[in-house]
Amino acid sequence: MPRCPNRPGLHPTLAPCLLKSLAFGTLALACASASAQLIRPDSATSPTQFNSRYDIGNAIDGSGMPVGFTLSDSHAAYANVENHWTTASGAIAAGNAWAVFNFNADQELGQFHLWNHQSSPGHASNATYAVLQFDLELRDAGGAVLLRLDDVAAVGGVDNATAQTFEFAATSGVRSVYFNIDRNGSVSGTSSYTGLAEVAFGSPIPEPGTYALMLAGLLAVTTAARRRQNPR
Ligand SMILES: [Ca+2]
Ligand SMILES: [Ca+2]
Repeated sequence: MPRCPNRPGLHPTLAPCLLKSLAFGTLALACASASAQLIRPDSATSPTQFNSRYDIGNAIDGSGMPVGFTLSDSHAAYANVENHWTTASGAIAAGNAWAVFNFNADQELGQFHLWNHQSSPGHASNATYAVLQFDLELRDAGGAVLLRLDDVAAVGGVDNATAQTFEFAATSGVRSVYFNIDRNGSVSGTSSYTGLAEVAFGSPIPEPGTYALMLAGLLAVTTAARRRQNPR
């Protein structure tokens, strides 16, 4: 990409340069929306775990995921390594199959990404563990509830599972997210173990109208610059 002149208003090659910037800007915008940055919790707690090897930290530390992972990457198999959070048996029925994900700073969130337990192959490759229904509660720094989603349906038993994404209303000032598992893939929906492979969050996706507005703004700038370049 050519360098833009330092004083664009006076430079004869301004308009082409701005048009190129516009094209690159639009391209960058498209790329950004295609591979949105994942927002990962800084810490997490849960009242339940199968044992210390399968604690909630395994669901937020990128374990089982490639470095710089994206939503299309699948979580590694549950092959006897500590890369998942697994609850104690009967945690759902006991009402403690929940976790809280914390952020060190306020976040604006609009998406929740969930990697369910790998269903095959490998150790503990049991689709009954997978989360099939959950609740999500976004809270501010003082613990006040900003948004709550109840009884959200998820998919379980997917081989080489990639992320499932759940969108919600844009919410800013989020410092923690409470996640509760209602139901897993067991016959009763609540028996045995459950848990998560990995989670991440995402920024709200701009409405199509927002893109149109940004484009209109850029075009207005270009038109104004052209007028300055070619005065009557
Ligand atoms: Ca993991
Ligand atoms: Ca519920």
